[in-house]
Amino acid sequence: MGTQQLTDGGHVLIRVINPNTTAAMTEKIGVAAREVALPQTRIVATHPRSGPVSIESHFDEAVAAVGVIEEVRDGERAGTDAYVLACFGDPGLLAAREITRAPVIGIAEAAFHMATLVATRFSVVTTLGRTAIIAEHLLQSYGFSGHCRRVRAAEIPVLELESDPDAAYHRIVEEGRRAKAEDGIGAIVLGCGGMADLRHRIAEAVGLPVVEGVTAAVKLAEGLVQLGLATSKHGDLAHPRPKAFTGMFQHLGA
Ligand code: 2AL
Repeated sequence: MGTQQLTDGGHVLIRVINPNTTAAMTEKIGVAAREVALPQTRIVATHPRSGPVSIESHFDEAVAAVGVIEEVRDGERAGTDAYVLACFGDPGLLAAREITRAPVIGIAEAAFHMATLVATRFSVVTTLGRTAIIAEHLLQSYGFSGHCRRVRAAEIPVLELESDPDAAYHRIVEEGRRAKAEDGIGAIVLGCGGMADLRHRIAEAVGLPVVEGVTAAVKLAEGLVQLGLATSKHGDLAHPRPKAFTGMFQHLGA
C-alpha cells in the first residue's frame, strides 16, 4: 500500500493526464510534475489518443472527458497509484474516480485547496474570458466561491501558451498585477495546465504566492498515497453498475 511505497524504497506511480492532445503541452506538464515530485515518485505524463488539441469550451470538455476515461483505464492496467487531471476544468473528474480506487486529483481543485492554505482570498488568471464560467462553476461546486474574488482572463487561446509563450507570460503578469492592485487578494491561481512552466517567473513578477495546479496536484496525490487514502468505494464513487455500451463506446461496457 501507499505508506509502504514511500518508505520502503518502492516507487509511487502517478499518471499525469493532459486531457488535450497537444504533445508539447503534455511534455511541459510532465517536466513541471517531475520538478516537484519526490525521488521515489515516477511520473508518467500522457494525453488521450483522440480529442481536442486544446480545451476552451464546454464542447471541448465533453469530448475530452471520454479521453480522460480511456487514459484512466490504461493507467489501471499499468498499476497506477494516483492520477492527476491536468486541465483546469477538471473534465471527467468524478467519472474517473468511479473507475479506480487510486486518488484522482484535478488541477483546479488542487490549486483552490492550496491557495486557501496560503491566503484568505485569491483570484484566478485563466486563458480566455469565455472559459471563466468553467472555473466559476467549479469554485461553486467545490465550495470555494467565498475564497475567490475574481476569475480573470488573460485573453490568450490555450495553444498560444505553446506558440508564443513570451507574449502569453506578459499578458498573464499584466492580469496578475491588476488582480493584486484591484482584487484585495493574497494569492494568484494559474488557470491552465499549460501555464505550469511559468509559475516561478509569474510569482516573481507579480510579487504574490502563485499556486499552479499541476504541481499542487502532484504534491496532494503523493500525500494521499503516503497516508494510504484511496478513493471511497462507498456510495456514489463506487464502480459504475455493469452494463452494455453500444456502438463506438462498446469497449467501455461490461
Ligand atoms: C485548459 C487547460 O488547462 N488545458 C486546456 O487545454 N485548457 N483550461 C483553460 N482554462 O484554458
